[in-house]
Amino acid sequence: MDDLKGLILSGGAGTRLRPITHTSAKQLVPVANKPVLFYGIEALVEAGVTEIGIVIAPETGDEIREAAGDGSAFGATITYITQDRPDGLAHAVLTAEDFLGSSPFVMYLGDNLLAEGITRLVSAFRDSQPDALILLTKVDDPSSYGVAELDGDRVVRLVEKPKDPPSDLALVGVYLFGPTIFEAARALEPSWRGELEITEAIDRLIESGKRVESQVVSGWWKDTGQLADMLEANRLVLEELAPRIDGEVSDDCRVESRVAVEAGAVISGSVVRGPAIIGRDARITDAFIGPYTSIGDEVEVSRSEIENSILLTGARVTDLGTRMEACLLG
Ligand code: TTP
Repeated sequence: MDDLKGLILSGGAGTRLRPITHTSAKQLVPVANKPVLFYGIEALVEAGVTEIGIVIAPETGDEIREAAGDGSAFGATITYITQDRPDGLAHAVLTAEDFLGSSPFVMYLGDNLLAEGITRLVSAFRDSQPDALILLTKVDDPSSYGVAELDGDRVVRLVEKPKDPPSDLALVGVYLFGPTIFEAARALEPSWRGELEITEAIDRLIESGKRVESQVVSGWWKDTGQLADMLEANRLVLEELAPRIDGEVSDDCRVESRVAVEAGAVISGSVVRGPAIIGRDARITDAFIGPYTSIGDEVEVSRSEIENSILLTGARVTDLGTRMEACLLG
């Protein structure tokens, strides 16, 4: 088998995270102070996939290029592919056809987070060499997802947001494809929402007798496209944070449970109750930082109470009258 390439989709309109995404790509919003996109790059590299293409949109592409660079920081080689309009996941695949060539590839949605990584999935694909391998997770409300109907672990049908779901297994944002996906994607017409849908391309593979297999994820999976999911992803990652104090914490502070304080951060007169992370050169003065909070680099918080929130690089919060809760602050 040709060596696997990686394709991370980081274009899109990102309408659901506005207003923060008017200025910044949603794939760069940090979870535990690391951009969501980086978790995807790291998962690919960990699975041995180091030749990576990133699909970007004209509006936010430069920021993504600047953040991820040429990939050397991750042990990868990154090629950027501009998709002029967010015309769907299958359209993004077609846009990347020159980069992908005849290689099989992992497609990873740039705003998705997967606790267990993708190593097991990639080795299953290498072993059985199907036309597509999709990843599934059990959900409580299958009618709001793309859902798979299975025969063993073979997929017989995919249905988008079914009224009468054939199973409770929803599609997760990681897919493996062989080169037959291009032909299937080229044959598509835009859906009701005007996009070339990857689920329809996979259905075409099945209809033309190709082999589409599936695996069920064992750990958690999060699509961080909306605020509540972003905060939940932040909580899940902070749960596993390694506590350490590289910054300065003065004697008049209480730092409890899982807390990471980065170099250059200065905390005084405050209580920090983890899980929480305090970024580089942040200033926390006479404040309360509660559980599940990620304070970005160079953030200033004084005389305020914050919990279950994400504060982006350079944010300032002073003399807040009430406790700030469940916020994403730029
Ligand atoms: P989605 O969340 O499905 O779409 P979106 O980014 O347009 O978001 P919204 O619904 O909030 O407007 O996209 C999943 C990932 O795929 C995300 O990282 C963006 C990326 N994407 C592309 O790269 N190209 C596309 O044409 C689309 C639709 C998404």
